[in-house]
Amino acid sequence: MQTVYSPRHAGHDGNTELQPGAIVPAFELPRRAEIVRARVEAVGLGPIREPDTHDLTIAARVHAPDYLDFLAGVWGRWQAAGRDGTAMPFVWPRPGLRADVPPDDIDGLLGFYAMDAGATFVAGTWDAVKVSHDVALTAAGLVAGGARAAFALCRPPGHHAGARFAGGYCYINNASVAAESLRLAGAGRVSILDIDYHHGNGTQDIFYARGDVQVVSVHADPMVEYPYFLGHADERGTGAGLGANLNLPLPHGTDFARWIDALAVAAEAIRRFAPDVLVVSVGVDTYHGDPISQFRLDTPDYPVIGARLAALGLPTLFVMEGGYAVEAIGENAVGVLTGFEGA
Ligand code: FKS
Ligand code: ZN
Repeated sequence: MQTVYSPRHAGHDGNTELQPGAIVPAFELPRRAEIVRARVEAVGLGPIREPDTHDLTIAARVHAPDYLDFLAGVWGRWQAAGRDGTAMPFVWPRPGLRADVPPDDIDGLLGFYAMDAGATFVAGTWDAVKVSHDVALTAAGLVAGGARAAFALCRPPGHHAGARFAGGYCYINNASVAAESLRLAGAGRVSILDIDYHHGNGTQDIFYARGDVQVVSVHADPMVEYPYFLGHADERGTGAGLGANLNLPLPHGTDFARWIDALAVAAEAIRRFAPDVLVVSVGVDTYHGDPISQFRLDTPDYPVIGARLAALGLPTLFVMEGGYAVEAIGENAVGVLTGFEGA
């Protein structure tokens, strides 16, 4: 399969991150994408191509246009305030406060458009975010054009970004933009399967009331894991989307036997939905060696996952999300893809 990749992700670098008790270098760093790209080459997965440039028309169908304007302008406003370093919010409009009026001040705006302190900005962030979106749309175009599968090597990731907020290293929801583009290209129904360790709250937020895009997620139970406030099993969608959202939360310590059982449930729900195309949010932070996660998957498990996904028999777009065991991220992420191709 083809991989879509841009070296421009690397401008999103040097960010700091708020961790319990300390501000540390961000876990989501450029080397992640470089190691995945190197592994794609090493195993000969297929050609690697650069993305085409896309405008934000499709992004503006899944995100609020004022939110996209904020993303594009935040670094300029940060600089205009005489700041450098890493831009990060520290106050949020939780329920009970006014979440309908974007403040004028940069610090208010940062919180207004964020769910947490985890989507930080440096000088190169917007360019990387925009090009990550281009990567997703270009790879979706390959699938829309008849490819059995394509790999969008997105960085930064996207699945925590909702219709009007950033968070958890995510800005534009690449998988959601890709799914919307596939709908516009003629797919009547699209399923998004999210296998990142963390619940894809942004993807769920975007499609929660829609019946044409199914969202299925296998993830760590939000009772004990980030993002804490979405991802429970009783969230089934609303209105036209009722029944088109499925969450399969799993406990800390989940091993592959238990995880693959949940994937079988997810796969059955996708078969019932009978989509024309599948978008997979691929995170490999389910790996036992991941520094911020608590599942126990191992490197040989990832090709098995890929084979199970291939058995769905659908045109499939893989979109890169998380994974922080940097030395293993290439083998694990590309393992899903080789498993898919080998099946
Ligand atoms: C602090 C825990 C919170 C934020 C974790 C973000 C995970 C991001 C991700 C993505 F795919 F988006 F990259 N840290 N102790 O892996 O879901
Ligand atoms: Zn994750």
